[in-house]
Amino acid sequence: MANTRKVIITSAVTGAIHTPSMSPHLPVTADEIADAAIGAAEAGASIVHMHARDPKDGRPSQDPAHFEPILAKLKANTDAVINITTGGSPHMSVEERMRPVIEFKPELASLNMGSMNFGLYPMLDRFTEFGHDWEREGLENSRDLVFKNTFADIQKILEIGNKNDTRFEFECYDISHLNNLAHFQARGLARGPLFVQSVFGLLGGIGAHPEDLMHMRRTADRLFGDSYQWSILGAGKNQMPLATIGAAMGSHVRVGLEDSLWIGPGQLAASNAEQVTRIRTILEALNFEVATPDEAREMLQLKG
Ligand code: KMH
Ligand code: ZN
Repeated sequence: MANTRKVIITSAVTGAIHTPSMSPHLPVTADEIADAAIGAAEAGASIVHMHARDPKDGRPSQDPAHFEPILAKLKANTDAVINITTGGSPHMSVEERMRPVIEFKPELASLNMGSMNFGLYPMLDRFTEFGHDWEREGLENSRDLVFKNTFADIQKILEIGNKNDTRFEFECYDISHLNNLAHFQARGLARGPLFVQSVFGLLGGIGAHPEDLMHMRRTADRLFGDSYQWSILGAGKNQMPLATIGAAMGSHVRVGLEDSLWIGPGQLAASNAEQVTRIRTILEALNFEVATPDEAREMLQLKG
């Protein structure tokens, strides 16, 4: 019998970790970021996870003025669910990171479920092989970051979301983050079908072995039963393999240049749409259907 499970594809369009010097395909200006998200949506992404950048230098920005033209273009050209980051960049304060969600009250926003070491050594070392000099590019202090998300920070963001009916993509980089989420669910602050985005393969978080994925899955099942929707994000080279394993086990998937600049070994992805098309081809070969934005809204009970 045909398997007709609907899988939500999220495309994380530009993020805050990769720099324009790493790939000519990383969108930087408002037009480039919006066009990349629209292309991803046309290729099958029902959710677009959005960061903004300062067009002057391509640095990540949580200034609502930098989000405004991106969101306006998206709303005029796609009905994809817009998911605004509250992660911003690990260099920013939580107050700075919350600004666009306070301003735009989106249907969906990301929420990072714990503090962690954010070790970018492997990624930056990889680019050193291509001749990058991080000191010269002002990125030397990005190798060894702490991404601070205290319980008070998380509560603050949840309260803003709850006031505005914004639901969350709960970014869980390790098993402890699932426990933290269960804590906020028990307090009535994390609501609705929980959209659990489990993140694999970042140094400082859980690994990217299939056993890591199984452990996340088993723990989430035990903690949340049928009150959650599971999605998978593999960083870097883990992107497609982990999304494929996860989808086969019942997850939704996230791709995009925020999470990986690559489409194959040593081959930069030309666009977000290229990665969406790749995972869509895999999903359809497995007899899954790709969820439309409205189907995603229904599964996650978004305000629309
Ligand atoms: N960059 C990620 C691995 C956020 O924007 O809140 C997760 C992320 C964080 O998307
Ligand atoms: Zn993000």
